[in-house]
Amino acid sequence: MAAPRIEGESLLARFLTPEVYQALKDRETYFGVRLEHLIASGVQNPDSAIGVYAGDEESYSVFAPLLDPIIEAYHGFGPGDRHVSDLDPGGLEDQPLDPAGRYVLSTRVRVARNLCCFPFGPVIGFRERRMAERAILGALETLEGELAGSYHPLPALDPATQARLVEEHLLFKAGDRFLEAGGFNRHWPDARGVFLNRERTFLVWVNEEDQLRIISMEKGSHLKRVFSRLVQALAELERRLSFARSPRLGYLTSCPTNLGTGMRASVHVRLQRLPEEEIQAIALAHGLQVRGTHGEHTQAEGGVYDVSNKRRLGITEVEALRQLEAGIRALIRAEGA
Ligand code: ADP
Ligand code: CIR
Repeated sequence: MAAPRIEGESLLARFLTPEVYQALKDRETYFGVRLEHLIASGVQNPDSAIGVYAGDEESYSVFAPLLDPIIEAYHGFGPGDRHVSDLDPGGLEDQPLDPAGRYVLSTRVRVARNLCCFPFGPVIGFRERRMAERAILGALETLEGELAGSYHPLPALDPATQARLVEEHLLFKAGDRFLEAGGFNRHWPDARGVFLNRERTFLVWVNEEDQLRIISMEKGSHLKRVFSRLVQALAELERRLSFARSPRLGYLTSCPTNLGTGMRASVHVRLQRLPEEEIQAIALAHGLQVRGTHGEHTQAEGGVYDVSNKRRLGITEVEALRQLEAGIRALIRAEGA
């Protein structure tokens, strides 16, 4: 492969130096992942923030000269660091963040997971993807009580139902151009789908950016309750599934931004007075990231922002949630001042 021209200001453009390119250009993982798979999305989308996706677990060691600096730049997690997890909700406040419900509309905590020993989205084959779906469904079908629900395969959902579920924040959007360029959307919509419990407070996205996006969400701002439901679901699922994980990097995900905890905890918060630059500045000071009302790469509508932890690696789940609590309190104070 000839050295690609990488436009833009992505972390890929910053760290794929001629030396790194030379060192990695002929490498290949056990599942056949090559440098061209990793960088396809960033090459085709010059406006990428990151620009790379890992094709399997081994990508993180085979392509470490490119991925380690990207991981360090995004998470502040260096080569000598080791990820630590803390899934104990006991350390969180047992009350809503915004008790009067004036600002926070809803709370969502999701983790990204992939199955151990399967290739990730960029290179997974048609049959392997179906095998992954079957294994995941086998585990989901055993869930009981509040977590019990039903699976809706994407091919069986008519376009109007899909659009309604996306609008209600319950389903991923089709056609993401970053994922498209990364090879994730091959054979779409085969073997993709969503599992929903009756209350729509627990859901699992299957075979989108990662093989699983395990999600707990509800109206209001009771972060501890939302997180506790997620932790309970994770414990149940981990008894039946084995997830891709490394001792240093924690849970392994296709996008390096999701490594470690794999967790993005977010609230939808309505901030109609604060200028957007001030929202961004307060979020940044608290280690938070701001997205639009319909998620990544969307705009805020009616002053409703999606505010979440930016770091997911080198921080425990509980620390990330505390960071979110502190940042949201600061935003609410500034909005009300
Ligand atoms: P991800 O969270 O999987 O990284 P997105 O940014 O695309 O990806 O968000 C996925 C969906 O979750 C979008 O519909 C987004 O609006 C929704 N969402 C995120 N946070 C919340 C929240 N606190 N309440 C309701 N929906 C949310
Ligand atoms: C990009 O590089 O901009 C896309 N591949 C999306 C990166 C994911 N962003 C994130 O914060 N999770």
